[in-house]
Amino acid sequence: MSLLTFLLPFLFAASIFANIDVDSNGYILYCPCMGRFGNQADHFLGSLAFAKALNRTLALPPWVEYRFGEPKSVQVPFLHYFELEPLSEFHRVISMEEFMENIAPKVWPLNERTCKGQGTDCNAKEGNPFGPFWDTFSVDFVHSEFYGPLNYDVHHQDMARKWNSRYPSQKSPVLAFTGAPASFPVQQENVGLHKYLKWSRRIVDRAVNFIRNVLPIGAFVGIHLRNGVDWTRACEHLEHSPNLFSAPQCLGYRNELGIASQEMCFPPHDLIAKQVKLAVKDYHAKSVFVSSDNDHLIPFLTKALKRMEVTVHKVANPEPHVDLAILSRANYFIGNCISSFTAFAKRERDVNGLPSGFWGFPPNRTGAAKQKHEEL
Ligand SMILES: Nc1nc2c(ncn2[C@@H]2O[C@H](COP(=O)(O)OP(=O)(O)O)[C@@H](O)[C@H]2O)c(=O)[nH]1
Ligand SMILES: *[C@@H]1O[C@H](CO)[C@@H](O)[C@H](O)[C@H]1NC(C)=O
Ligand SMILES: *[C@@H]1O[C@H](CO)[C@@H](O)[C@H](O)[C@H]1NC(C)=O
Ligand SMILES: [Mg+2]
Repeated sequence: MSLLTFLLPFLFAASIFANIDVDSNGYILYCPCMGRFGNQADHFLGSLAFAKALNRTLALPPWVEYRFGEPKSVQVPFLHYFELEPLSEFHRVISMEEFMENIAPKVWPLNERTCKGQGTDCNAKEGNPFGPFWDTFSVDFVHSEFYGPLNYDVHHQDMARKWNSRYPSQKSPVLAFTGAPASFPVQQENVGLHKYLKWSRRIVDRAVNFIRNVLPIGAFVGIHLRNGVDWTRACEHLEHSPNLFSAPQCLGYRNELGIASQEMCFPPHDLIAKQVKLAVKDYHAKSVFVSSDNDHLIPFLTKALKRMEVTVHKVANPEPHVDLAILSRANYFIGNCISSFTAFAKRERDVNGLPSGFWGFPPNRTGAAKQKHEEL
């Protein structure tokens, strides 16, 4: 009998016990119940920081997706899109699926399931995606708890200690939140945590295959065009909130670099063409990759760039995550400063030291401001 054959049963047993190791410091669960991927990713970074500060294991929640024509959200396992190991380098994490299967039976009895929310009744399962999310794991709450005046900013006011003294892990092994314990947009202090988010093999392979097989050899410029009908409506709010959504990514968290403009939110076609041309020239690009939720403007851009030796492409059946993984590999990227989808690509590029720009920003170098200057 070889040593391995002899050891195998023990190794096997050890791995089972490793799997069911309970963190005596407790767990954090939450529903990424606000917005789509970009919003949920912002919230994830904050939740990761929150869990680290409280020194509790974070259950990686599934991503909540909305499929056209389906009344209920679809929950896609976190690890379908991202790797576990890089996150573990920063802090203890476990997939929510594994938590529910192996840990919950030990630390979260059915009659002790309390949700934490912003009011006296957190209505954790009322409406979509709230109900479908917890139903995915057959979770029902028997109590509600308002956690005020505590908040999620663990970088100030000794907040983590306050959470832990109010909810010691011996008494509350699981803190389950109806929304992410994080702010939107992502708090400035947590932006850098993006470096622990690494696309899964499946997503990377699809992005790399596209770049290899569809794009011509050479540098490429990646652009994000956020132009669906929901976005038209979002941009209408700009007047009242000059730091809307992800605008701090270019304007600064205190608007120290200006206020948001309509051009930044919904850039006119001629501005897009102008900025793309400049980027193609600067980076000697052989192609332009377009990512969009709606209109990729392929015919328009192809025509606008016809004097340059450059081709314009999109993925045939675009999937948001694959689009993002391609954008992260472009030699230069131009995105929408207001969009959290752009923010994901921008953060990933920052982590890798790659340059990015935004439509209509800074205002004086491009678009209307420049035109006005030329008219004078
Ligand atoms: N495939 C693809 N989908 C996009 C793109 N831009 C937006 N979307 C979709 O529209 C959603 C926009 O919501 P969100 O991610 O919260 O970003 P935001 O609304 O732009 O801040 C994304 O999650 C995608 O589902 C894109 O460039 N490519
Ligand atoms: C955090 O939790 C881990 C695992 O439960 C524990 O080993 C470590 O001592 C804790 N750190 C602090 C600062 O309490
Ligand atoms: C941009 O232009 C505006 C108006 O033309 C001017 O007030 C502002 O100082 C300029 N900003 C920069 C950074 O040059
Ligand atoms: Mg959105």
